[in-house]
Amino acid sequence: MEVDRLIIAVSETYDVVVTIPENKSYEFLVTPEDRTKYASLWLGSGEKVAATKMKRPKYFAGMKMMNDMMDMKGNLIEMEGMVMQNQIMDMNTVMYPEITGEEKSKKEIKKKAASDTLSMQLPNNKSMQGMNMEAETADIVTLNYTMLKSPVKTSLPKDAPVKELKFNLTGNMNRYVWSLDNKVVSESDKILIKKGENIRIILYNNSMMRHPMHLHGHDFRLLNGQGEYAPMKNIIDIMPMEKDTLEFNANVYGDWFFHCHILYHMMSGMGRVFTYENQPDNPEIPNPKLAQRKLFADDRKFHLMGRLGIESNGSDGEAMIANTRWKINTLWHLGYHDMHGYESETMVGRYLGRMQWWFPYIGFDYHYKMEGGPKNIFGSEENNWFGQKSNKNDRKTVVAGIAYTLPMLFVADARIDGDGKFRFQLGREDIPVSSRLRFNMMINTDKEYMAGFRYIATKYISLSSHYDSDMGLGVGLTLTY
Ligand SMILES: [Cu+2]
Repeated sequence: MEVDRLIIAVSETYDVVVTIPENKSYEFLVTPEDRTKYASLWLGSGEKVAATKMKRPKYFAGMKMMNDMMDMKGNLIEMEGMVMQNQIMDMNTVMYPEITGEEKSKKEIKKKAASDTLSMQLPNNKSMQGMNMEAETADIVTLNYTMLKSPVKTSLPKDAPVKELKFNLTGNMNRYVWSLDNKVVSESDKILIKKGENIRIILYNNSMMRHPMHLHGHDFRLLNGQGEYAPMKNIIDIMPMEKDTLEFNANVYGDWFFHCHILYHMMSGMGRVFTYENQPDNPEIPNPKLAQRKLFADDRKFHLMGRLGIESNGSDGEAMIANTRWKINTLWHLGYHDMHGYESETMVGRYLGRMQWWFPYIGFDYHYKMEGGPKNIFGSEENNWFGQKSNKNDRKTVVAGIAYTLPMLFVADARIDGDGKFRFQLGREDIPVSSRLRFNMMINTDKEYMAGFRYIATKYISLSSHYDSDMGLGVGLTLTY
């Protein structure tokens, strides 16, 4: 294929032949997909011909389009006039300035995305951003999978039995958990196949990210509309909301990993192991049980996150360790100066469901508030909003509750404590106001409220300010890990 550029997924390989005219030196430019950095190689000698530098992608426009097209379960919402089977939903269509132009109204972009989707129902639904680019900018040809064609026939053995498998690529962007059919590697069994079978895998990307899915041990045919000349690959970079079909003949004994090749997706559990029925022992794996335990250890790992605010009115912070399903969380407020009080809440809970919106938990609360402090804008704090006598000023109690993530990532949290007091809380963290400015807010039925801003100075350090119904106004630093 003759192209001007190609997008290469993580671990994908291409052979590229570059032809340079005489007495010219051309720039061969490489950028990451976000185009924040680049590297270039000058090929040939003579008059220099620079590559066109690429504008930053309109990342938020792309994300917003995806958001608009998904319901709360992460499934595609059928839009009017759209035939959704074998659809290709491509957020790259709205992301790249060279496709959409500099300043198009959101409405126009959405309309365009919808019409592209309609026009792109190919026999085997393979399309990449290149399709759109070709249509829009005739001078730049970008490689897409439909262009790939094997020079020889790649058909599988005709009379072999067919085993068809379907996988949904699933995950949670907010918690950064990745899985297949909402199961990580350690939660699923090996997939048993028989030698001689033709294995057909249908992948549906039900997430908002691309996943370069990689199969070990075999090359597969990518059904891209080229019939008997379907290209052989071992990576398929699957776009958000896209469906792909691949097939291979099971002809090599072994336990073969099939996984997303973005390594932190793989480590979090996005994969499966294929194994053969009645296969001989593998001398390279003397202890299969141990090997499996090591593989499973990856996605069972816990990670640590923390935030510490040091402001003029006090200190507040939060620490948590979490893995795919579980989270242990502790947060504290500590007022100094005129000592308005201190409190800590600690809980352990488990995220439920594919989208992990539900989080039931149990924990322990410790609140102590001294007289004084700022005046509550909602009046007396003696009773909470349910008319129950408030115990928020002096409370040592167990709690049980459930948190639910609402649209726009607001978290609703209802709980009851050991004194029979009910509390409902609504909050949201990290609302992006600009690329570096974040807004946080919280209000609950104990008449506690908080609102604050955080300006991200470096990866770990922010300048912050917040107002808190117990501690008043503070200004200072927030450290995040
Ligand atoms: Cu992935």
